[in-house]
Amino acid sequence: MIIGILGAMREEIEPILKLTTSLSSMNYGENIYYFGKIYNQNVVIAYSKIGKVFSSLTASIMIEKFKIQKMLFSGVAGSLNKNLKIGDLIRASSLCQHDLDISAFGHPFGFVPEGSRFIDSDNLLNQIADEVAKNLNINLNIGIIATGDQFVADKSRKEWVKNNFNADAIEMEGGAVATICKSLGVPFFVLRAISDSADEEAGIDFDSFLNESAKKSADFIVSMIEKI
Ligand code: 4EH
Repeated sequence: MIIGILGAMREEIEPILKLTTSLSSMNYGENIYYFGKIYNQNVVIAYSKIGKVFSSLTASIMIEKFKIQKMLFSGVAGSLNKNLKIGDLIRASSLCQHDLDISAFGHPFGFVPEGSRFIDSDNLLNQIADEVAKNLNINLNIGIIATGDQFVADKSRKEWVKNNFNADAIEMEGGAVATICKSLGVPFFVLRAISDSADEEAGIDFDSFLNESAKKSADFIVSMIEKI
């Protein structure tokens, strides 16, 4: 079994790399892929850089070139749900692209023909996450994660995404990685720890809480690897 672990920013994978043994790396497609072992499992780790295009590229390379068989995404997100506070963990039940818009042709936001508005994450990986949360006494929230190529720091955009997609958290990569993994038949899991509330304070909150929240997500992912 080869497990792929993906983040968008270096800060999101750094805590995982620190726990990886027999570490090596390779440059490919203007990115760095790390190889090693966690709990005796083979892992391929990368941070894609920010956004849907880079995360799609990195996910595709992990699957097609490095032959990963499961994909775990770890990172931070903005909260769209007043019950989700900074530092809280959320796993995606499903993901969507909030900035995908061909509504001029009568299609709903987030939909293109032959695609689907929402993509469900893998049941077995979700089950493992729920067990890990239970065993470690961690509160793991479950919800819809909306993805788009925007850092949302605006109340009106936040409310729009929340209302149109019934989404609980917002970020810039998960829906893209979900699309790639579904198309290529690789089970995937997306975990995020809240870093901000996607409102006017988001920029400041993000800078203050990125490292702390990224580590919470990363540590949880590492605990999951023991159980896969
Ligand atoms: O990878 C991007 C990072 C912000 S952009 C998406 N990540 C963090 C999740 C996220 C997010 N996405 C959209 C956390 N809060 C979000 C929000 N809206 N409110 C970035 C950050 N720092 C430097 C450069 N770019």
